[in-house]
Amino acid sequence: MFRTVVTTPYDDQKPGTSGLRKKVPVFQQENYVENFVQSIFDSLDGFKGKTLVLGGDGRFYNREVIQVVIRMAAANGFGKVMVGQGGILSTPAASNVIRKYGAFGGIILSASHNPGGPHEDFGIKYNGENGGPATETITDRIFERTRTIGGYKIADLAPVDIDKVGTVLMGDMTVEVIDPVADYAALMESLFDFEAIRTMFTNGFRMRFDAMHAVTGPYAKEIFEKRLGAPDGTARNFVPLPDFGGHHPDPNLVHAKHLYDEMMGPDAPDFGAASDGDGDRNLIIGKGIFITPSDSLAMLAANARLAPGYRKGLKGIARSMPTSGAADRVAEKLGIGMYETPTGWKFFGNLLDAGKATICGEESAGTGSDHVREKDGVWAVLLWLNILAARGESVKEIAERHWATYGRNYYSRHDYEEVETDRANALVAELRGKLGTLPGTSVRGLKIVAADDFAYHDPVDGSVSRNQGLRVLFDGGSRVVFRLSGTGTSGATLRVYIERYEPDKLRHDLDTQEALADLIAAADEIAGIRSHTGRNKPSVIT
Ligand code: VG1
Ligand code: CO
Repeated sequence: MFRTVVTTPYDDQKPGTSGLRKKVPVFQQENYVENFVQSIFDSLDGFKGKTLVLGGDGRFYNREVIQVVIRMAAANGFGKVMVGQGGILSTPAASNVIRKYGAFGGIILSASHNPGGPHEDFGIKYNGENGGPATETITDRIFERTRTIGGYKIADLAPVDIDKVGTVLMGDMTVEVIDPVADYAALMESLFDFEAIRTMFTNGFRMRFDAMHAVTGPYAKEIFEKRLGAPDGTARNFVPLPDFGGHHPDPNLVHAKHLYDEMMGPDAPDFGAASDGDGDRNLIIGKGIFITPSDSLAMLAANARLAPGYRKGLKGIARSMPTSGAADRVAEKLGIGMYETPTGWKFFGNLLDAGKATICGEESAGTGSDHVREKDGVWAVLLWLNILAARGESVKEIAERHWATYGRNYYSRHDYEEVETDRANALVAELRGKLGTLPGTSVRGLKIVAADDFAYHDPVDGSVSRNQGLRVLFDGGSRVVFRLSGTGTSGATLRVYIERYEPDKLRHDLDTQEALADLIAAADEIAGIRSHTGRNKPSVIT
């Protein structure tokens, strides 16, 4: 019943910021999926008889790959696979299932916010027993294995009916099809004051949640509408579609512009939010005010104690290096630790496991806590709702008071997408080469005080991750950061992160791009963005 199939390696299976992401036709090549999945299994020890959690964001090719992974798990000796009904599990829900049931690990099928469909993106990633993305040590091992693999094990078994909740036997292995929402919803009820939020909705509070035809639809319906009593229609675009309705399931001001426009309009509800393909990102917009993800992290951290799950306070805060320093000021005031990690959630796992941090966040619309080991979109929305219910103030009031207390970090990210890889690499190489000469010089009247290539020393396991982004710091705390994306599937994406700290209360209502204009111009002058990329403006500004 089990066979070993002879195969030859592919040379492009290097996991990026969050797993292996490629176009669907790449994954459809002969043995491409099988090679990668076997390489994951070959890089792990001691899973015989143990449980593997499996689910995805429902995008095109999800169902096919689910069946392949089940048959390979059986042949490789797993004792059980727990799979979300219909092949669905949001990334944070999968993390929760791994932790709750003490699974060995999990495989999550997603390309997150990237578009889906026969010619769009697909992805596979492995999460360990803590529920978090595999560390770099493991992903390096997986990549090494993909380069030498000569065969994979698979069981010749009929496809499992993944649409029916229940347990079936597959040879020696059990497959349990689980409700993808139930465990997650129960976890959320344990963290937040559902009663207070329900009362707020009863009293007329209005919210829009845009699931962008991605995985959070069923979670939003159950949690916001059913359990919290928000009116029918609060969740929009809530049916997960294999191609996300042809859109980018990316909750930012470009791809969720309709939501932004509604929130800025005369009939705006009190609160607007959206999540991404796999449910780990969040967009937060109050009536008449957009909250940047960096600010959201700071505001959530400052107010977390208002939610029952965080009553005891936070142990520490962690943020990725390019994320603004707004949360640092909160950590300072609370007298707790602040950790700065490279981009990607996998770097937070050790800090959360070691109890050094409770809340983590990234500028890319990711926020989460130690309740799971992934960022969590619906969680962030619920924490905001809990804070709004407890304070009885609007998002705008909360934001303005926050800035008045801590100062405001104006912040924006400029993305240059699908740049020719050689040109993007040349920009980075040239800038890296001159970093040492920058301190002491001035650009556009801005004095550079430091410049470096960010390296992270993990305080828990001692590992070192180098080349994690080029930073240029200016007098007064402003900075620009340059790095190349590790999640794209065609060409290179240059990300430029721009930040300015403004302590003066009277200057807290400026337009962000205007407040950053001189830094934006300086970034171009320092890195030669226009000349290297041949573009005169970014593709996406968030
Ligand atoms: C991007 C974001 C990063 C995030 C990663 C995965 O990575 O910048 O902050 O952790 O996506 O998020 P990169 O390498 O393209 O900058 V998700 O929601 O795509 O799993
Ligand atoms: Co995502």
